[in-house]
Amino acid sequence: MLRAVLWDIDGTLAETECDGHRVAFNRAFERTGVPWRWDERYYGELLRIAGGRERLLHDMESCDRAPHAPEARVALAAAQHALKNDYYVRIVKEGRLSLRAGVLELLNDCTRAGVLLGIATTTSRCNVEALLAQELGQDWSARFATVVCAEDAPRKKPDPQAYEKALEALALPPSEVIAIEDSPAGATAAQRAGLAVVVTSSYYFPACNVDVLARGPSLGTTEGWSPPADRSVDRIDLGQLMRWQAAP
Ligand code: XBP
Ligand code: MG
Repeated sequence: MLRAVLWDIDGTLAETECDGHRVAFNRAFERTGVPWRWDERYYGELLRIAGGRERLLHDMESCDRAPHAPEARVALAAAQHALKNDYYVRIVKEGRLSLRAGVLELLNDCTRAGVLLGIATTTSRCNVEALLAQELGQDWSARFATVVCAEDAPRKKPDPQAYEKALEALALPPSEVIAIEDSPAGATAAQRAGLAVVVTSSYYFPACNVDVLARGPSLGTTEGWSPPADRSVDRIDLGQLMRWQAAP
């Protein structure tokens, strides 16, 4: 029985990292005179570290131009992260990021069928609110039974905390819920919470080596999925999620 679908945001609902968070970080660096920038390739490496503030702190460990005192680094990371989120929200409001193919259709399938929707992300709440208001309208939150963000679950994926909190809010056993993720850390977090996971590869996570319920390139196509999806339709729909879940 499938009673709820929990969604990751970054990389899954939308390709937010390269043209969103990365660009916003660079704008914050530029604006405040921080003497480095993150190019597309290097940011991909940094994504091993979940959490924007944690990512910046990690990068400073190997950066000669970063302040030496630990307290100064912590303060710099906090200030840059807050400014980055402001720029990120602006980028979202300019309409520069959009839902990935097949996402809106699958959300609508769930709503129509009475399957609950939830968010389990380690990104900041302001980023989630901006993106979903932009893409789903101002009343977006009415569509979600739970929205767990970094502020609710400070332990970043692959820690299962975000998924555990979401499950607690849904008051459902994990066997009745599917998570949709893009990254190995995200898939691992969901699995540690006992959930079956469907992985849609993203720009920065083209392959996920975690053993999951199903994996494929995009919810907007039935090609390239393992296990194979029903190719008589052109996207991953709720029926397909249910068939994968019911498969032995
Ligand atoms: C998302 C993250 C976030 C974003 C940036 O991971 O790791 O840190 O990159 O957002 P996931 P913040 O997709 O697994 O939830 O700067 O707000 O952390
Ligand atoms: Mg993700």
